[in-house]
Amino acid sequence: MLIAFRVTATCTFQFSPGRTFPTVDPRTGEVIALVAEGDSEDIDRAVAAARRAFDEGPWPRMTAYERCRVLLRFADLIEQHADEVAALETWDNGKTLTQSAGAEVPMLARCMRYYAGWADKIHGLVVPADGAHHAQVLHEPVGVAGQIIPWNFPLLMFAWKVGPALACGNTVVLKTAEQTPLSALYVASLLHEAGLPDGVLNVVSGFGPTAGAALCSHMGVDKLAFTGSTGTGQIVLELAARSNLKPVTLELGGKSPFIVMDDADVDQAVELAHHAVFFNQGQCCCAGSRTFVHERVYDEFVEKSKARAMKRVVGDPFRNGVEQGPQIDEEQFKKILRYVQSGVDSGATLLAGGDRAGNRGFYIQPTVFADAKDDMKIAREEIFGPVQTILKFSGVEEVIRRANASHYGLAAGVFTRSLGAANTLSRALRVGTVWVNCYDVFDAGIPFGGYKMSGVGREKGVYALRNYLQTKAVVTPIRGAAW
Ligand code: TXE
Repeated sequence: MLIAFRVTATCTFQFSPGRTFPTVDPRTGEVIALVAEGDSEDIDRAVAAARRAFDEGPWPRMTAYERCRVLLRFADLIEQHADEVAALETWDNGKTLTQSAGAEVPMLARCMRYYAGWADKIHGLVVPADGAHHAQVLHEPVGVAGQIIPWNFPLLMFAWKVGPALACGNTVVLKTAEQTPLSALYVASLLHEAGLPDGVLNVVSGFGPTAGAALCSHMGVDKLAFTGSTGTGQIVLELAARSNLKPVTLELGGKSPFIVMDDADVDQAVELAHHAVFFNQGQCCCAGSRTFVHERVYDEFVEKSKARAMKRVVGDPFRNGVEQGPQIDEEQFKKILRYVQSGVDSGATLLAGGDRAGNRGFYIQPTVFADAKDDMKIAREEIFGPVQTILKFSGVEEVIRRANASHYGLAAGVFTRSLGAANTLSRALRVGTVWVNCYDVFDAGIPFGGYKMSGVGREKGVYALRNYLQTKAVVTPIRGAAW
């Protein structure tokens, strides 16, 4: 069935007529819907609508409490429509319904409530300036925020970007990923229903080099936030610099180490390391995709990791009990299989998987390599798929050096019973998040972002508010005019 999906969410602009692109069900490769395709003209229209809503509209001038209430009503509506939202996400993305319904929809609502709570708590300060001056610092919304999100967590990325931007009083043009346009369109219509004024959020479905690049270069955009690959992040930064020097926050790729010390409970470590890499079909920027295991527990860990991967239930993500659905699309599917082949060619030991699963859709067998070496491609590059790469180490200093020997620095996992080892490692690792004896904990209040080529700036928590606020100093003489 083909349906022309022409929701333009809370837009006050009209898409160019006629052009659409298909969005595909990764279980089968079949088309779910035709979606209106935004290009640079549509970005112009969307930015103009956002500009008007910022310069003339009520949103930045509403009381902070009113903005808070719109976001709270939105969170309530998400919960009322949780089944549709979760099903749409699973249909378009291929992640399990258990994950969409059990984690991502609740996290979307939670994140919106978190930022709703901030809306009326953003305030400036008074500086004890030298001399007879009263110096105030005001925090004002930046203006029109351009936001570009990827396909691996469409709803969460919507929440992390739109939540803080709106709470601070900005207006937004959001470009979704071409693989997963549906859920953002649907939840944006709920935001409209919650009372968001026209033009405040403009969702544009479309491709990177056209709509995405136009948003990055636009002179009417005051700030950019991007999540995606490191290579595209570099393009985004360059386009922003060459246009109006808009500030940019980037959340990019990773090759995160997951370190298992010799005092670890091996069964628990195996389970957590498995989750760290296979969660969301391995399509996580922070996937623990370099599993470093101490030599004293290495053999047992490797055997048990192989068994765990072979037990992983792959299948239709709508079915109960399924742990792993299909990869997002054919391009990613083929890229992952090329990495698997490179692992075999470079001499790593293939213990499990290594091929497609089934003969329809984009399913890949949970794959485990052991005896990997640091210079192998599978140990250096982001695979973004269900592929675990296990490496052996013998000491703390050694593993710190090897874990840090990467252009990336997004996250790390540490599994140990020793407080000393946990403290030493968490301070020495050059990454934005260290999860000790846990992984993938994404509370809305915890900052997230990368060191090195994994990104610029932080999302979530109070830190994300700084991305969407300008700082203005207002200085007045205490006793009337100074001249
Ligand atoms: O990413 P892109 P792709 C990594 C992962 C994956 C690889 C490629 O390794 O295998 O990137 O995935 C928009 N100007 N991550 O090609 O290109 C694009 O339309 C402006 C990690 O999907 O970075 C989409 O909305 N925008 C990552 C978004 O950028 C452009 C999540 C991401 O696409 C653009 C996804 C351009 N020139 C992939 N080109 C993470 N950090 O979580 C593309 N886009």
